[in-house]
Amino acid sequence: MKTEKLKIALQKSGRLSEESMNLLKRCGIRFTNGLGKLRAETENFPLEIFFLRDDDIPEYVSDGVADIGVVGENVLAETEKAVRTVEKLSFGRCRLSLAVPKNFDYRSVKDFEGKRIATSYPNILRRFFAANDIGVEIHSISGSVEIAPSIGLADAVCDLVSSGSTLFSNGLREVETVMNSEAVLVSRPNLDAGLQKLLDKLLFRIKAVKAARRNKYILLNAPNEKLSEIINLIPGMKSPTVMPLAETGWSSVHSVINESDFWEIVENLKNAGAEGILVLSIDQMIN
Ligand code: PRT
Ligand code: ZN
Repeated sequence: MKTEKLKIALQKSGRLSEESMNLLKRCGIRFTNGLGKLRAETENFPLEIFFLRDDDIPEYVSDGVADIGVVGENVLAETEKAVRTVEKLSFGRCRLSLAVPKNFDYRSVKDFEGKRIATSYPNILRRFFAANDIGVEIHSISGSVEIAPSIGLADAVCDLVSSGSTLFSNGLREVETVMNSEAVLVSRPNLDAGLQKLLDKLLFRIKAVKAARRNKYILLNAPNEKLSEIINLIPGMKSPTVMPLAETGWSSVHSVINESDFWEIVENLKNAGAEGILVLSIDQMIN
């Protein structure tokens, strides 16, 4: 009997490609992704990978050509296809924002009334202005949206922003966030039981990779008389592991700490008398 495979659609080449492939690799899935290839088979997980343009991924997934896919929430919201968001992936973060030329005297969203706005996201933008009860003229263009005001095509733009430098270097000022976005794992609505089981297995691994990215493993040596003070500084998963060192009067402390505040914790630990502090990345973390 032929074993069932889960078909996943990833962006072929673009901002989500590398992180999408890294995620699968971190999940222990091996595959070769030769340049220009449209399809890849994996060696040790029943998965088949399709490399596509990001804009086409929601449609391929909703049509069942692929079972699951990785795509930005912005593309999902724009294409309005019938797919289910399974998991946020914590990469590809950006926002879809409205921006105006620097000399535009902007006070509120009402200032867009009657204005021409260039965007590659006409559907999202139409919904946004309808919800705000504002009438605008939307100019749908597929690329280089940021130059539209300077060539006289539009009064404002609505585009994706991450650092803001593209807007800045085109003399534009971000004034409203229409939506925040990150990459998500999507699935078609009705997977059969076998495929759903494979998706659950993949999802279990993805969650472990995500948790690992949020945390660091910390090891340090502490003089025994400072041990309780030092342990109190570590907000670990449960309680830290404490082991005696060969040198009397000293212990080794191991724990897991949150990536976002580890610098502060490390500083406090050092001030409290900890020595030989090591902070390590975690590959997978299973809760
Ligand atoms: O060829 P294909 O159609 O697959 O790719 P694409 O060119 O349409 O998409 P790509 O690779 O540019 O982006 C894929 C996805 O990455 C987007 O759909 C978003 O979900 C996400 N993403 C995250 C971004 C950005 N950040 C981003 N900054 N997509 C685009 N940008 C662009 C933006 O359009 C603008 O031109 O980067 C510029 C702004 O960047 P800053 O840093 O100057 O603000
Ligand atoms: Zn695209």
